[in-house]
Amino acid sequence: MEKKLIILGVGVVAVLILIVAVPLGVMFWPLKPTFIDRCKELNGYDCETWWGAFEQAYVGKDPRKVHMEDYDNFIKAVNFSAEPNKLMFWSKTKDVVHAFTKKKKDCFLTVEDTALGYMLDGLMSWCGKEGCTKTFRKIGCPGWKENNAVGSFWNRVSAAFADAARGDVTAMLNGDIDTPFNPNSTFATIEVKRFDSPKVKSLTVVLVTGKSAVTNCKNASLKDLQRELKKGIAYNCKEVTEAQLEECSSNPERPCGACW
Ligand code: N1C
Repeated sequence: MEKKLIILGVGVVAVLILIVAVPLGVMFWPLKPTFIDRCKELNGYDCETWWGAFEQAYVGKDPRKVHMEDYDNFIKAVNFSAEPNKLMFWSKTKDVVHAFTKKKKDCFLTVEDTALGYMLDGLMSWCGKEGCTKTFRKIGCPGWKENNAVGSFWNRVSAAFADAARGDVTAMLNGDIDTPFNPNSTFATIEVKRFDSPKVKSLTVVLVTGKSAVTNCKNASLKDLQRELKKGIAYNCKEVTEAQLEECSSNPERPCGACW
């Protein structure tokens, strides 16, 4: 009995440590080492120059006044380009899409699979402060919706990613929610608007459903998406279950695009 209580006690303490340590890690873990390590994994880039171009967007500034243009130097330094037909956009499907592209990386790339997004993926919070040369993490970064360092970063890299789109592009949207094409999403406000015809020939929406499919390709928001596309860009929509995606991506024999 006593032994059981001790084991239970140790378990509870371990869980408590995890609950406290993970957010603290996000708050205090310095950003630069992670950025540089991830950059080095990509091989052959000048990671210090990339870091310098990245941090000058927000360091020493009011954290509520960082605009997407402030990351222009970072975008220039990365100088991203991609093969046609490979770019994969997403909205409200982050985990599913990344599980898929991880297995099908010769076929599709999300922005987090490229140098534009890889270094900052999942790092959640960073900002600067006026009169200071440091990068802060969660503590000291005000919760501010517009023009914050993180949101402006994703807006800017999303714009660069959409500008690089050529040929057939794909977007994984969520069929378990009422509005798969949310007009307030980055996909709607930035990316779709930048798909240029005739550079981009077609957009295929892959509407992914899990356990609770609430909609299909006839969804009204997807009609809005079609209307948003520039003349000359063809539109397709395919309904696919998560299970189908998983099965297909685990099969290396399947050619690109054969999962829907
Ligand atoms: O607003 P969303 O989705 O439509 O943005 C997704 C869309 C993708 O196609 C990406 O190219 O925009 C790009 N993008 C990211 O890659 C990204 N990584 C992390 C946009 N936002 C990204 N984040 C964070 O998730 C960011 O802080 C933003 O607020 C959310 C957007 O997720 P969403 O609403 O599911």
